[in-house]
Amino acid sequence: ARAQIGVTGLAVMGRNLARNFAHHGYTVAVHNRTPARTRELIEEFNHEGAFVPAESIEEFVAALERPRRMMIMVKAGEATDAVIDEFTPLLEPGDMIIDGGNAHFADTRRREAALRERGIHFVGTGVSGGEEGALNGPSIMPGGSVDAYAVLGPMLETISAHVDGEPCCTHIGSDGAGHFVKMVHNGIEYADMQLISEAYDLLRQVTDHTPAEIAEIFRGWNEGRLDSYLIEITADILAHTDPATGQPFIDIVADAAGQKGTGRWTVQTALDLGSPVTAIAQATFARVASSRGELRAAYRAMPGGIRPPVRHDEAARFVSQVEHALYASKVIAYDQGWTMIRDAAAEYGWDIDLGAVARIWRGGCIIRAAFLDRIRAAHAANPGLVSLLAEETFAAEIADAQVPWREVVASAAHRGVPTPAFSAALAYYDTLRAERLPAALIQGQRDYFGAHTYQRTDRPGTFHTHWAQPGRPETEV
Ligand code: 2AM
Repeated sequence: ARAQIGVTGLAVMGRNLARNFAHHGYTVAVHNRTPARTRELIEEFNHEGAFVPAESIEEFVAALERPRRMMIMVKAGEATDAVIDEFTPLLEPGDMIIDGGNAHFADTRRREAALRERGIHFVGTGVSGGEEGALNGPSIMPGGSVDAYAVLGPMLETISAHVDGEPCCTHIGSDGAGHFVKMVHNGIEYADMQLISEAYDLLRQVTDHTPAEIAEIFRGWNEGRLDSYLIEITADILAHTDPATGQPFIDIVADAAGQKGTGRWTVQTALDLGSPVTAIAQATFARVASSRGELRAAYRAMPGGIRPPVRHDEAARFVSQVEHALYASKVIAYDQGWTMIRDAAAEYGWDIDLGAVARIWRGGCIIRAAFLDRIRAAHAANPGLVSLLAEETFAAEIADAQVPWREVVASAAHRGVPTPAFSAALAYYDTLRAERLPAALIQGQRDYFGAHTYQRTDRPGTFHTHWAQPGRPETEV
């Protein structure tokens, strides 16, 4: 037994994480159900570090130092359960299983509870950054016990991305907290991608910029407060020319967005928690709607915008307005994500450091961005922070952005350019800002048809109006 860590499941993510551990001086046992993959890894990468190939699960387990630390990198779902069931009879109390797959946090909670009964630590861990991140430093979100993190934390922090010398890895909270936070990361990623795509569409349709010109606009934005990986790759994509046709790449890509389901999980879970993640939900629905060809065909002939594009001499002003709208909407989308994490922490008893979540997303992951350091700082300065808009500098920026933000959403409506995420973010802002909401009318309607009762603004108690009996006074129930 000489391997400090083992990785089973050597598809590209598992293989790259194993190599990452090896690059940092760890001896890594490697195993895959189909041994050919293990042999391939050894043939190609053995020179990179100390690997212990194992053809069987017995060999793999025997190769691990005790307490054993093994990472499962198989396709999330049934395969994860199958692998756990195979390995647990060979493990002993105190051993640790890291699940680095994209598991649903509810599955992680179930697995953790079952393994805890056998004295085995199960550490559901979000890993973000794709293949490249897995190899060179991902953002890592481990859940599970504090005791397991005491052992695994230093190893995971070593292989994670680093920003300003700090690892993009921290213990998120117990049982499924890591996978939960990874899920919300992906939900925020959906929103950010949709917002950026809406900004592109507005610049294309309202101001008639070419994709190459929009690429330059994004490159400019990437020098400022929007500085992020997603803006950077957006500029690259928009600047790319399709070699086969000579057309802008963006014009030859089919406009039906796919998804692997983490956005959907975020929205489903948000409904259960009562977390109003409207921008994330709109981003998820926008992908779904883009893929509904038969519905798009039915709507296609309907009339659209009622205003002409922005005049050329006003284009620069519109570009600046879109930057404000994008930034403000992005702050709202991230704020919604953090609200959801706070709601889940309360629901599941997770002690989540909300600032640390921002800190470990500054590098390694898809939503890495300069602006996350400001979210980190805002939470560090005020651990009870309820919303980014309760922090002065964010509040000032959004106040400053609100006029252009409204102009952009209005422009989009006038010109018939769809901006579901921009619009949802602005509506969220106005909902939470409002002195009085028409929720009062909803309460009236509910009381009218269902005697669902209501509270009053002027005195405590619960009341019902006898709508069918006009003269009768309301009843306090
Ligand atoms: P394979 O190479 O033997 O197919 C991604 O699919 C990874 O998950 C692969 O390494 C794959 O192994 C592994 N995997 C998928 N289902 C599995 C299962 N039921 N048991 C073990 N490994 C599995």
